[in-house]
Amino acid sequence: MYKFELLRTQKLSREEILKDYRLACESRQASLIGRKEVFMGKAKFGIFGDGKEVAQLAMARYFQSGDFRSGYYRDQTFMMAIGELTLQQFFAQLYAHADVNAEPATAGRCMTGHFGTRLLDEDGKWKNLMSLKNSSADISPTASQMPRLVGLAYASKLYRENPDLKFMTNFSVNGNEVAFGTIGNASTSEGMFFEAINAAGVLKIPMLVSVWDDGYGISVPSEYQTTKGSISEVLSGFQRAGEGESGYEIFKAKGWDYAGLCEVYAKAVPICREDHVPVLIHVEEVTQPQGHSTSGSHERYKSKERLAWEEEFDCNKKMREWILANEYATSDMLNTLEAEAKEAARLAKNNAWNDYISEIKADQDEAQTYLDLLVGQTNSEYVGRLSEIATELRKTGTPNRYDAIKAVKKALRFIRTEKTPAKRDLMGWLERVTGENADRYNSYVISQSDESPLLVPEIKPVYTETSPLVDAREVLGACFDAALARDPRVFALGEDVGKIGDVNQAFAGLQDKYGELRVTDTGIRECTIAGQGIGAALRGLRPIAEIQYLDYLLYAIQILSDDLACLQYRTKGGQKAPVIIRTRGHRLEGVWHSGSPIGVVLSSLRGMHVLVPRDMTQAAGFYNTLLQSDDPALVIECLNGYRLKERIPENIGEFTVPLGVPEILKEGEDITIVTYGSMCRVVLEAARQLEEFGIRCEVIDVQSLLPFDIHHAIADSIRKTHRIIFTDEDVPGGGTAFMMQKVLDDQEAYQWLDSQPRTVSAYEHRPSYSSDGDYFSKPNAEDIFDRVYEIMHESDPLKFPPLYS
Ligand SMILES: Cc1ncc(C[n+]2csc(CCOP(=O)(O)OP(=O)(O)O)c2C)c(N)n1
Ligand SMILES: [Mg+2]
Repeated sequence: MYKFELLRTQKLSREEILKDYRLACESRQASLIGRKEVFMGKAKFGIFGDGKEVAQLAMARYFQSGDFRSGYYRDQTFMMAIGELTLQQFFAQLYAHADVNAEPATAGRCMTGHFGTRLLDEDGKWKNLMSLKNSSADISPTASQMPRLVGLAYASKLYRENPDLKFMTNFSVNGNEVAFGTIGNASTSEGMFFEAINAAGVLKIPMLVSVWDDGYGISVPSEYQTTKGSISEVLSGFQRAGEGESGYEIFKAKGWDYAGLCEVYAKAVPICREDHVPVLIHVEEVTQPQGHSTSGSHERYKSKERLAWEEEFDCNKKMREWILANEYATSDMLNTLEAEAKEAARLAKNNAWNDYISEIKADQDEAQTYLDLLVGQTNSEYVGRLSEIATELRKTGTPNRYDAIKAVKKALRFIRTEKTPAKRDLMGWLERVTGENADRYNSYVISQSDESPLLVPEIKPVYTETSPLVDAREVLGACFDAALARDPRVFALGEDVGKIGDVNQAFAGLQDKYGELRVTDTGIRECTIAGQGIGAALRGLRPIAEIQYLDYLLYAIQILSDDLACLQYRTKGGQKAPVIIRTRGHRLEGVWHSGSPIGVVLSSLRGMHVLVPRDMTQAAGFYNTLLQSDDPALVIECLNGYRLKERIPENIGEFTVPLGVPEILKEGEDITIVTYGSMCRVVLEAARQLEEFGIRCEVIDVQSLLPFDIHHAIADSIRKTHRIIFTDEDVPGGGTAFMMQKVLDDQEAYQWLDSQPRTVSAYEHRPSYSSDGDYFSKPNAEDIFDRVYEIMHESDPLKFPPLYS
């Protein structure tokens, strides 16, 4: 029955079926060999897609050019089936081959099972994604593929419904692209899975989620993971009542049933693609022939019965049986095919290993040659030690890149005063490999393209006598209005951003002007607001995703850190998502509306720019800079600044504020005070009070924490004042410690100091409620006055007698 059914409805030929089976076998062999390679010590860790081959072959059949995957580490068969992963690349990643050509997904930066395609060319420009089968870059945290999946699917909605985006033909044709998600059964226990499922249902977007249900999350079975032990049952309330109704289409399939799986995907994908109905496919009865990963063995926690069942219901075995039962091939033919698959995997493994190791060996051999020459040429009394170092290096079995470097550095120490040709060659070698390794392991933290925000030229704001003086929120409003008018790719999303134009009304009136697609309300779901931005930006759009208060950024910080901030890095420039995360913080009222957890932000968001404008004009200038460039950024506006008066520049849509350039708000000779954000006003007030006592402060607003003072203006200031205070609203050791490290260590300003460098920060607790709560929790003008005065007293007790004696 199935045979005719399948051939008729899906036009699968015998050749295609056998091609699929071959791939299933090759992929299985790759998993089996991969595990052995780890146990032989050739790779550090292995996690493979064995047991999940057949379902992925079925999914791949319905994946088209322009579509996107956002999945997890089991998807090797799918990636092979769409033509975006070769067996050799699979092994190159296992070995961490740090070369984009050998390992295009991550250039050796991520462990095995981290898939992704290169969306950018060598100059960091978008490729034509409509001609490619695309995968966003995987990350390890379970379920973290879900937030961005929402954005990838959401982009299709924007492309379909906003006629002004029709010109983006490299990214979409009428929003017909499906975002395919994959997730393990246990990972559906994560909060962000449910948040993403709900969001996609609300948004009515083409998101198709496949759950590979192997009954376990490492050792923990489904009964501990999922209510009623079944994710499709739990989510059954999401099932739409019928065509045209809102909600999901939910399907179930068996992981070993090739024909059944093909049928389900054949039905499900068009619904998703054509009608933008989100879909869940619960693929049950999936196995793990080799257990979870190379870190353990499943015999420890699976019963004998379960292990026997897994053997019997192995999807490749069942597919073989199905092929034979339907007479697509004979047993002999399959035996030959399986042997060929095994050989293909073995050859790919050998080629990948040879490519990987020969490069390292070539470098090591060169170092070895110079070291040997060195031993011959040196007059050093340490010739014996040098000879030992050279011999030791020669004995290295399977080299790492660091082996030769360690040896060379050790050797150079002993001959530091010598000048021999071999030493010169060795130094040249070290310089070359140091540069190459920096490129291999440390490049692409931020954009290296000519669209980097660091290259955007500064354009000063222009004012005339008639430039209107308004509530500062209106300055932002004018900036966003200009951005929305200028660029149809720009859209804003967030809680209360749409109808009322955000809680502080910077977008007031803009939804009426540009429509709901451009200025959009979302549910209360910070994590997937961030993900919606990330996914849409991966598809060429320019989202401004709003987190209502900085205090609530913590809900999104994991995804910003694990996904967005490291995207360029973990793909070595293969992908970018220039999202602007807009939020407001620092100072208002109470424990959850005046936070300034800058230390958290700075430590977790390397790879993003972190901007802390003191007023809305500076913020607008930053938005103008960022919208011209291709890096993601977090902009933290001042919560207590929206109703202060500012003037709207005449060139509100054009002026730019450069990143990494502080501004001197007040010049002075006695002491430098470095701060940012709402603290600028507090510090200026303190400086005014200090002036009455003959102390002239230089007040510097850093504006941009990442990047930080790229021209070392603060060191220049210290050269003049010889004294420094860093102050902000974070806890002690947070943002102030970061600034101090930058200035004293990086900028080497310690050498100009005549007094102890000091910090003034908030207390080690959340800010208490009310005006007094604020005053006694956060730094105030009197605190700063006292700290500055203390320093001046210490330096000149006669001129500045003690304050409170
Ligand atoms: C946030 C997070 N917690 C824990 C882990 C460690 N971990 C890796 S895989 C895994 C189990 C996932 O199980 P499941 O989602 O069912 O996928 P499977 O491996 O079974 O296909 C766990 C707990 C992780 N990677 N991320
Ligand atoms: Mg599982």
